[in-house]
Amino acid sequence: MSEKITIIGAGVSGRALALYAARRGADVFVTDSRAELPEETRAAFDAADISWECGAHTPLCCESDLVVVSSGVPESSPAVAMAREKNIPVLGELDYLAPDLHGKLIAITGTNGKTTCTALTAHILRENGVDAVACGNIGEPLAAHAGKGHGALVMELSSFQLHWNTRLAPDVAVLTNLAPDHIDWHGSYENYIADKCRIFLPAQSGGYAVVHEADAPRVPKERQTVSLGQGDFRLDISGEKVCLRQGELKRLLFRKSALPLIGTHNLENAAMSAAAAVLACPGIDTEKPLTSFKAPRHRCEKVAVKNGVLYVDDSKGTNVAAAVTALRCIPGRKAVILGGQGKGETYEELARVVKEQAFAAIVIGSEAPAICAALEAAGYAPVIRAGGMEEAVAKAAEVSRAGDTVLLSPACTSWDMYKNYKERGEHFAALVGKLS
Ligand code: UMA
Repeated sequence: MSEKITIIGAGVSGRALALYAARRGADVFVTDSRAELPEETRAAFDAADISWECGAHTPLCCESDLVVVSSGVPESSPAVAMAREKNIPVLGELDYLAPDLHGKLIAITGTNGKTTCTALTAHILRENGVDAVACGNIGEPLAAHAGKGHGALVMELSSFQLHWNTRLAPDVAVLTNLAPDHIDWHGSYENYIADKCRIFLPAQSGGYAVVHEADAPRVPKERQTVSLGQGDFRLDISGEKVCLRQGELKRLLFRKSALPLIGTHNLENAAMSAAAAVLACPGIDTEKPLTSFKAPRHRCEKVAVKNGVLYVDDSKGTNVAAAVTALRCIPGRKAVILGGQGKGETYEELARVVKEQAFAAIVIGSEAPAICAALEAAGYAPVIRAGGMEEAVAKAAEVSRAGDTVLLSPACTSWDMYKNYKERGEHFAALVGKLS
């Protein structure tokens, strides 16, 4: 008899997990608390003979041998509790897929920069003729590539996915940086860090870790650590050339002049990506591929110049650290659009940096009262409240003059007003496009 598997969540990752489990011959049931599933998802399930429920998790989801949680589903989900009560094993997406992920495995996490690093690492490998795929949190579900014979899987992993990880042991694990994020989901910053560091597990498997010098102590000794900064094996970005150094050995990764991305944060992202690519596939060229790389969308992306004002979409700036980085790395006079749904962060640091970097702050979304309070407590003015993105863009245009930049870097998720950060970024760009 075929194994009975329940998948919790029918979003992008849950749907791919269900279809993958069905392809492997399992008897699959999907449960989602959403009121309705999209037509396309229902059709895909019906075609693969997958049964499902939505609107609530009922006891039907416990009629299985195994429960697999899709990306983003928290441990507190009622479906997880029901399964545990019945002693049904509950696995995260990574643990379920790990035995079927083939090729060189490069896993990338971190509070910010992980999407750029994932896309760039895959690009470097592909430009060298390696069949590399960028997948995971970047939007292309991992399950779509399980069981396939790629040369390399470059996986962007979220703290949500890593929370459940006990089995996935990448050849190269990259931790770009750490700053408070998703505190509401993890319960505390300490829990968030602990979950992120599950990228280094299981320790006994060896492999490399690429991390900032400050995070090197978080890597288990079984992994060989390459530190950005100091260390025996290090990534040196201090001169004009970015190099990988080990004792007397030095390998040039790229000259800084070859980098097509702006900001010191992107220099670090590029250095970590080139190191990850070279550690996974020694002998490749890292400089030439860099020059043809195009930055992923909604990350400090130039949208348009209107009346001499530059509009920049950093909708992916969904936490304070990302907004702070964007504010600091973009030069000149700036009006910043902030707000959306909070992640349990506080805004004192954001207020300090806004005061130092922006001449006006336009605030929207459910987190507006908290952000406005922090800005006002810092003695900042003007704080402009707007009812939504349309009003925010209009007000930003009104207060800006030629030579200024209007930066959308919300420091919050989009989930109170949009499906995701992409939709928010597209809306921003469309509104900018309509400005006379
Ligand atoms: N659900 C339940 N029961 C629960 C909780 C959730 O049924 O108790 C259901 C929800 O109703 C929903 C589904 O589970 O239908 C989860 O959907 P989702 O939209 O949260 O997630 P997916 O569509 O599967 O997309 C996920 C990632 N999203 C999250 O982790 C929130 C996507 O990352 C990722 O691209 C995709 O898998 C493919 O791997 C997005 C993201 O915002 C970009 N990630 C966060 C971030 O980057 O900060 C982590």
